[in-house]
Amino acid sequence: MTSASAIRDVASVVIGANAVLMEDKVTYKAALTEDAAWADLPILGEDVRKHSDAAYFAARGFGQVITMALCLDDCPAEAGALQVWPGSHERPARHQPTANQGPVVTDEDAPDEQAVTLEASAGTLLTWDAALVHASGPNRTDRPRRLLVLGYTASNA
Ligand SMILES: O=C(O)CCC(=O)C(=O)O
Repeated sequence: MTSASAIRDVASVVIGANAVLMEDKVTYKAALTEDAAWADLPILGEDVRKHSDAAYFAARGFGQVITMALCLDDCPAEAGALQVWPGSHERPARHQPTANQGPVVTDEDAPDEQAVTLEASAGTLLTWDAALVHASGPNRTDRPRRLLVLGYTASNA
């Protein structure tokens, strides 16, 4: 079992300073098993469009943020594995507004053919700079795909 302190220790090594937790959440992709009226809502889709979290965190006053994501389930491509655009954290990524899914990074700044899909088994710890462009598709399996997502930043202490 991966303990919270072990994950924080890894984050400290990646950041190069004492890491403190500044965000925690579980993203849960699970196939719907019944028809529901609210399933027609445009924001219900499980796919996460191309984006970077850095601007959002910067607006909340954080500097560099490292995301550590623990796969709680097996995460093959068809279950909506994380997709990343290597090196994209080192250059500005333009976001464009969308009607229902908030700002997304343009295809020009993150071409589909440059995406790398991070298929992983349960227990895998993924980590990326919050400025990295990332996305994930819908879960097309009949099993849940849960990801514990933790954000760490350098302690001011
Ligand atoms: O759960 C996922 O597939 C993506 C999570 C994500 O994009 C995020 O936490 O910023």
